[in-house]
Amino acid sequence: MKLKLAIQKSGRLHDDSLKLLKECGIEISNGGNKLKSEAANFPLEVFFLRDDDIPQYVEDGVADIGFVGENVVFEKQKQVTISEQLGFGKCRLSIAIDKAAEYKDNFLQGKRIATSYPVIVQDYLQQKKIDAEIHEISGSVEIAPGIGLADAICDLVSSGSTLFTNGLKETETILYSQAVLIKNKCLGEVQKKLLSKLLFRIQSVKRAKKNKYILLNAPNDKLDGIIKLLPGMKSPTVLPLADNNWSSVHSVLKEDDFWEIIEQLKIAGAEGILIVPIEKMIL
Ligand code: PRT
Ligand code: ZN
Repeated sequence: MKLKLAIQKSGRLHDDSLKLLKECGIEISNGGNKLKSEAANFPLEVFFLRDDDIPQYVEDGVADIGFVGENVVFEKQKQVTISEQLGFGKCRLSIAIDKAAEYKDNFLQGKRIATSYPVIVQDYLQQKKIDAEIHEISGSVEIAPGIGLADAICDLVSSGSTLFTNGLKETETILYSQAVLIKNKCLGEVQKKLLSKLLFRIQSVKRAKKNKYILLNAPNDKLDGIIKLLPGMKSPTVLPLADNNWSSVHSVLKEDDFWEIIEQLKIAGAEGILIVPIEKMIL
């Protein structure tokens, strides 16, 4: 029995989906024109599909799980469960208008909004009690205001350069999105076990990316002060150096904290600081 995973066939999420599997120790031969492929070293079968179709396939149980943008999950409204955020494919769904237009609180009232996300936008308008017309278009949403089709758009943004080159400005963000793992609501026992094995690996990879391994040299008389600055997984490892007056200290730091802590470590007397990426991290 194999776990059936649906990923995007080609597009923005394809490479990162395969990369994550690889980091989890699962090798898949690239999709190419194939519809499906099997992992050599994990009971996993991978289906390559359009991202828009993934929630439906997972709801129907054709695939047990899928990697897909949260934006697509919310738009498609299928009966699936989001079980893990995957940390790639990050973007936001935003309203944008002509950069010369003045944006006020009730700007959207009575206006035409072009979008590929009519369900999410309708929901947003309802919440805000705004009465506006939604024009659903499937691609190149950003050209709609320029050709007189709409007064505003609602589209995915990552760097913002598409909006900029089309003379638009972002006014509000409706949703922050990233790739997520979705699962079928009625997985069998075997499938559940395989999924928890896969999730264990994904979580170890994600945790490792958020942390760095740090090695440094410390004069023994300053060790206490330096150790106080280092959280570590339990407590830092301290090893003697060949020079009796010095020790080597090893620990794990959160990526978000480490610049701050490194400065304090230097002030406290640490030298020869090395920061090394961690591949997997199991608690
Ligand atoms: O063929 P298929 O239907 O599978 O692919 P697709 O063309 O529908 O999707 P694709 O590959 O473009 O995007 C897949 C998923 O990637 C989306 O559903 C999002 O979850 C995620 N993602 C992340 C993005 C972006 N960033 C993104 N920037 N999807 C689209 N964009 C587009 C956006 O629509 C706009 O046209 O990129 C442009 C804006 O980018 P910036 O960098 O100029 O702001
Ligand atoms: Zn799509």
